[in-house]
Amino acid sequence: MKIANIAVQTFRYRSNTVRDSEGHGHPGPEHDAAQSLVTITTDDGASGYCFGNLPKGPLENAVKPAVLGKDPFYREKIWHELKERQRLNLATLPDRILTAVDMALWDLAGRALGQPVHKLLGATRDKAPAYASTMCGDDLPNGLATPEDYANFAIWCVKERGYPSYKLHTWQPPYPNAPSVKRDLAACAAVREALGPDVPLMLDPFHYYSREEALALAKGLEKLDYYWMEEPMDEHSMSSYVWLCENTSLPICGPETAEGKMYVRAEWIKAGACDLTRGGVWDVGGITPLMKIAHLAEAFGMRMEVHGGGVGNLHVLCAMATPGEFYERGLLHPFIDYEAVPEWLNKRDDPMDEQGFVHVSQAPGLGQDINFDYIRDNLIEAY
Ligand code: LLH
Ligand code: MG
Repeated sequence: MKIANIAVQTFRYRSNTVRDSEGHGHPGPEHDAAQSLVTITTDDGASGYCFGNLPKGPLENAVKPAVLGKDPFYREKIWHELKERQRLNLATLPDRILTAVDMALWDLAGRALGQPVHKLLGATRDKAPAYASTMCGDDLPNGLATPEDYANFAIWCVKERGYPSYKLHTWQPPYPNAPSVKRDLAACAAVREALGPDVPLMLDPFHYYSREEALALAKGLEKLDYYWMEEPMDEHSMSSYVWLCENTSLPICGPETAEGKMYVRAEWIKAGACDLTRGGVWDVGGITPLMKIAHLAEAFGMRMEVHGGGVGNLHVLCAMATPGEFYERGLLHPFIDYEAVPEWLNKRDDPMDEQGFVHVSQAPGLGQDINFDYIRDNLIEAY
């Protein structure tokens, strides 16, 4: 079996999320948005899919030379070859392109072998507990504008929808009065007060606080018995995270957005810059490197908390040896119906039951139920 083609279809869909000037998502008026589907096909008719962006330039110049004519089961070799092409080319060949290719290859392997990806990886479970992960704070009345809004939404998420756990993304610029350690702690205290002592709670605040501000947050969260805090400072300063870990008993989770795949996670663990390691398929270049990080964490007796939702992360979560890790479900907001099925799928990828468990698909590959008719009818571009 040899890879015969890799193609991209970009299609239109209706979105009700808008991005602020810093790139954070919030509810907004419905508008047209674009999404892409990457398809890898083989000479004997097998195929694998991944929703993700893969522009024409890097597809022709870097990806096709690395994959065409190759055995699609040589994922590790293909991933390394692409990784090596990133040197001096990170701007045009970012990790997210490696992710799209790697996930499409895992999907292809699963479909060809008739097994879901988590079982190819070595499954440990078929469901994972979720946490409700909010959008960043805003100024929308009854949205996420006040500490009470976070508390009210937490009550709905945990007591009505059944989420076992809740994570606040608090206010960031360009919102007025953001960032503010005091307001972040007020929101965290309001949520703790609303949910009582037993629900695990997490905070993901402004990502560029100073050391003193991050420590003040950590000391406040120690008192509120928070489960972890992530990314309160620029992750390029690993020394700041070592300093923070040395000065607080609050578990610090990271790195999330720092470039460097498994290599950087290894350095953080060795340096004592985190208590829980972190990464998601879209941060580190795919399922292949994220499993390396899961095994690295396991070998150090450390938990890995997976960043972000989606099928790739869910399959990894269901193939990790250390139980108890959460699926990040979101980003959620009181004005957005997260349960709505995306137009390009026939059903959601991350169905959550009333006990707050997200179930991984048992269908072959990544198990996405793709609405190919919708994609064809709303096609913008294909190459
Ligand atoms: O800053 C944001 O918009 C969120 O923090 C986002 O990156 C989210 O994916 C996250 O950090 N989750 O943990
Ligand atoms: Mg985060």
